[in-house]
Amino acid sequence: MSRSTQLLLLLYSSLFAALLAASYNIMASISSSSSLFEVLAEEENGLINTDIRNITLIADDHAIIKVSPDNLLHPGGIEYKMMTFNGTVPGPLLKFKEGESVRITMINDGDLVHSLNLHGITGPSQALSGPLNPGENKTWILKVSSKAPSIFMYHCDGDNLNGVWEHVASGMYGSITVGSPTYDQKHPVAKEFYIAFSEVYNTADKGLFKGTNGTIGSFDLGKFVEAGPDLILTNGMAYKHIPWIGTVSRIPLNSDAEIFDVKPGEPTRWYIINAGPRKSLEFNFAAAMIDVLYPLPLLNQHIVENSRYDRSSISANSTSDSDESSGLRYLISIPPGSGTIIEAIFPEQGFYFGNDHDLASILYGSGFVVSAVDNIIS
Ligand SMILES: [Cu+2]
Repeated sequence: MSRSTQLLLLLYSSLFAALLAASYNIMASISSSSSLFEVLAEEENGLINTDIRNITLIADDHAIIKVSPDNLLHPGGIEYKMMTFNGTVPGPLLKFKEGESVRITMINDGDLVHSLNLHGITGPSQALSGPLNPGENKTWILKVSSKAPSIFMYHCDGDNLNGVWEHVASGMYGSITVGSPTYDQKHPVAKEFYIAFSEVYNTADKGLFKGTNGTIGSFDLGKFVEAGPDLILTNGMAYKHIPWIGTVSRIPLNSDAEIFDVKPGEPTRWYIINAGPRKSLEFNFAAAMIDVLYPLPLLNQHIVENSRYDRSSISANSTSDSDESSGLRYLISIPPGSGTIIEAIFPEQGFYFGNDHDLASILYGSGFVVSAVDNIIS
């Protein structure tokens, strides 16, 4: 190799190394600024106890929970062995406010290894508790730095991902929401609703119209791998919010169904997560449009600059995809492990259905009924 070729190679390799270093720096800055939370060490920030809100999550793996009512599709109803945060499915709603500090304590009160994975936070030492053996606990502090409404999922990671599928499908998940007083002041809504979708893969379930004959099952790895759930839960139970389907030929699904009451014309906000762990949620309200607040490519512009339904000012900021920048649409895809915040106005009296447009999901128990009535008797 000639001397000049060697020099040229050296130059190229130095240039490549410099470019690589620059790209790492860019990635590092994106990574550090993309977290919606800043992590604080208590002693470094002079925080006193009263400045910090305490959140305790207790993991357990003994709950037997009714996941389907007794109906034609699931005779006798279905109970299932679940894993829980604080004894409920979904786990407690973690409502964070912009600027506040929270001390999170995770306690493992179960017989298995459990853990906590907080979406929206970067850095494994802060976003992940790491595996906690039965009886162990861990505490750490976060400061919420998000400036815009947002929603994330949190969940158990099993033993550092080993078994994460089973722990999520068995109920160890919940929602993190970040509220923005600035946005709320500008865009008040009449009502807010929280919905969590998730799947159940049940060893004891023999299928539609057969059920479990009273056997309490647990996680079925084969059904999970095949992405063939037995049920899709909405806030911890299939058909929880669907009393019936059909008008001419009616199929009763849940005589104790909880439906959501709204008034025609009033703005409502919906915080939705899809815990999965396998299926995407193609969410829509039959007969109403949805306004997506989170996530949006032009999130901050959209939220700060534009009133909810005044689209006239958007054109100045629009990309070539005007639908994308306005946020108003009929259906939004919510992949497993993610969440969305939407607003909707139900224009006239009647029943509306919040559902997954993968239509098999109705048979699995997914979805919820919204009743719009002028004079709600409560
Ligand atoms: Cu777990």
